[in-house]
Amino acid sequence: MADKYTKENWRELAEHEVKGRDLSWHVPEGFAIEPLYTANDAPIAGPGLPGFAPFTRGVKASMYAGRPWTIRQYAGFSTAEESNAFYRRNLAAGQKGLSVAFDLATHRGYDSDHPRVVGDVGKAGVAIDTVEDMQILFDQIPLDRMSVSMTMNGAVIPVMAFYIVAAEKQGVAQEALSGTIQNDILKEFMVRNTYIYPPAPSMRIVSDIIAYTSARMPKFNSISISGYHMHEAGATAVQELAYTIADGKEYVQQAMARGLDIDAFAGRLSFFFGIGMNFFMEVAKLRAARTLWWEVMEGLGAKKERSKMLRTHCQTSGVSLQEQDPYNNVIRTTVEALAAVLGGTQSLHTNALDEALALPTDFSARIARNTQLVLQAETGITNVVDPLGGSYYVEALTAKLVEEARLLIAEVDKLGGMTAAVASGMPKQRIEEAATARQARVDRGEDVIIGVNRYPASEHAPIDTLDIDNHAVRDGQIARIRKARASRDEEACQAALAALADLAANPPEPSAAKDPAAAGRDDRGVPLPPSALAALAELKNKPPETNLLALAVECARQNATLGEITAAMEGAFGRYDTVPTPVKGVYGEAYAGDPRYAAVVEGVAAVGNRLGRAPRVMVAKMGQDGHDRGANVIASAFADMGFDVIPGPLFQTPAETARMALAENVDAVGASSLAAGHKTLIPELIQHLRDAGRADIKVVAGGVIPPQDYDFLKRAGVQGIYGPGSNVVECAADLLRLLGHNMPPAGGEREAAE
Ligand code: MLC
Ligand code: 5AD
Repeated sequence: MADKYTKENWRELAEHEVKGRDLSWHVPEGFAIEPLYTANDAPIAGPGLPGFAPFTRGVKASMYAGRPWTIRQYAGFSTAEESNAFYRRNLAAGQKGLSVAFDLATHRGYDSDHPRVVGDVGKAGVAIDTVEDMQILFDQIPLDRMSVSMTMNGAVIPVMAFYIVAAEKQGVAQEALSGTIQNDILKEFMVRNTYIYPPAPSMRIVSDIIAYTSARMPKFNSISISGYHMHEAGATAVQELAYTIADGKEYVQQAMARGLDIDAFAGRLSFFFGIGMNFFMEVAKLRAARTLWWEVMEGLGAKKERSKMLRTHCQTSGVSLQEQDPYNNVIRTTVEALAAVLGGTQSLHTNALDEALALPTDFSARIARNTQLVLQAETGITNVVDPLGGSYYVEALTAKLVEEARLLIAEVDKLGGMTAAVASGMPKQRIEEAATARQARVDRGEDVIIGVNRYPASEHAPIDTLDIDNHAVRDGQIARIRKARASRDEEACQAALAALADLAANPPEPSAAKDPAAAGRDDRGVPLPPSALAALAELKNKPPETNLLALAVECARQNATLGEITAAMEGAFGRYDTVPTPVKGVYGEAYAGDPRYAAVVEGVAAVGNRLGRAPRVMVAKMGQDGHDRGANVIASAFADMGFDVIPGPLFQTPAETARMALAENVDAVGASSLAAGHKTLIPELIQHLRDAGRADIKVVAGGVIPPQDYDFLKRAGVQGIYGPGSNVVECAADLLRLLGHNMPPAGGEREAAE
């Protein structure tokens, strides 16, 4: 009897039902998922219990039954006053923790009066130049009771210093501050691009912050090791998992190399993952991440259980959200949020439905927040710990992800760790390949997106989006910078900045190798007496002022600006630049044999024949917007189609883009904008081209551009606008038309986004 119920018999029955069709599902992670899992597929050992190693089922025994996850919405825009008011409205309406989004000028260490950031001030986040800005940001928010996350990596030293000093001014000592600083620079070099300094000094900064907070801010999480941005850049779940854990491993090893005791800081390392639409994959990803981190920290010699616990924040995926039929985004975010909490996240941000258009309005922020409130209050899911534990599928998938990620981590180890791997460009390239392959699947309709490549809505209901008067914010910020400079003791401020510059230029000797306390022995290897060990431990708890953050706090007390503190270190460290290197062949390969793609390739060749060379397109990124997934995907795909693609460097001014476009003699510039600088930067670019007598160079724009801005941009001379969800082959077809080629419309062609 029992024999009848075998998986083999089931398979036979299922195959009969579907007439032999293969039901296995080949996921981008590179393996096949079966249509059924049974007890035999799940790992024999089982996942253990929540609160116990390896924490697969959660870091707390009681999990949400004891305390629900923190509803922590990432936000910030315009001025400190406006963002503060927004925070207070959100907290009154049920949000539990704060999470600050800074503008890109702040991220990149420029004061708001810097000429490079004209289009960026107050746009993608809040503008912070001085301690006074930071005080206003947290006005009437008690920093001894509210946990605050700050997403800052490049300008992490001045921002932490401002936060500490703003709290002081509120009467709150730094010891009492609870929160998280992102401080994860490795993924900036890989995908997020808001670095300032080159990798080596940047890693020194990360370690300084870990050292400072572990000694003086015991409730503050020193880092938020982030896979989210890899996810957003197109990484598969395995890549996100492996590179994030490998990043964590690297930070731990660097801190240990400085002589820090692993158990003294590891309990305050935290993580951050993106949660996409492959529901069970995302649940399994979080469970696998905890398992892997436990394994890695055991391997590095951590003793305390807390040191081996992966605590994480999650954010639902921005790239999964669409401009078309935007109310569908509420559904997507709900499903993703459910995956995050069934995966056992500690803290969560749910994206707003207008994600693909602009920053959230009060209305869209309310729906996003309420998504979490409804999950917590109305569904009962908080009452049972890890309810998916023991699901054959989830357990098998968790084990599979652990196994696959281990292989990638080993590959990184072989390269010498994540700093070396990042320098080699390997992880970035792998992620870009995955992103380009995904774009091709969406463009070909293989990956379905409702309202975009399947069942597009026949009616378009416009939604109100947030618009920020960038010029007004900038004027206000400039006035406050002037005030700060006028009111300070200039000599004391310059002395504090000089001390910081001096420390940046003269790093303290690495102490690990000869740290006697670490080994409990003196230079000759003789064991130290307990009194000497105690004195050394005491010294370690009070690091001498060889810490960049400690000296920056002094600069902040003297009213130095963010730009000044950044510049003080830049003298020694320099500023880091990279040139994008688009992947080759991935997009074209996915389209092999596709007639529409072939028609575009022919069109490119025809224009090439006419011009006597391949049509030349520059893909431009202007302002401080480092979101380059879209630009990279477009550059890769267009190159595969036969265009001569000039990938512009990140962070150009419009004048620099224009100069490069002229020097390269391009036929078109495609400006990719995801950080709301488009209304300032793109018209300026067009003006520069016109002034140079080259109005014939076509300018098109892509990225996060609200339809309300289309007319404005078209009047300024933009000839094509492509929002998220645009089909890349059709974008190319459009460009061929602009270049004078008679490109027939596609069969069933989607209307271009304009
Ligand atoms: C929790 N606690 C419990 C409990 N659950 N105690 C008893 N029983 C239970 N069941 C305790 C915890 O131990 C902790 O105390 C306290 O309650 C708070 O819980 P937590 O789980 O630590 O939550 P939280 O404070 O919210 O911290 C979560 C975190 C942290 C560890 C993940 O790092 C964090 O908040 N990260 C947020 C990062 C973020 O928002 N990033 C935005 C990125 S946006 P104790 O004493 O143990 O601490 C971005 C976009 C972009 O990057 O690119 O711009
Ligand atoms: N306010 C709210 N959400 C933001 N995001 C980025 N900047 C802000 C901001 N200022 C969110 C978006 C984006 C992700 C990186 O974070 O969802 O996709």
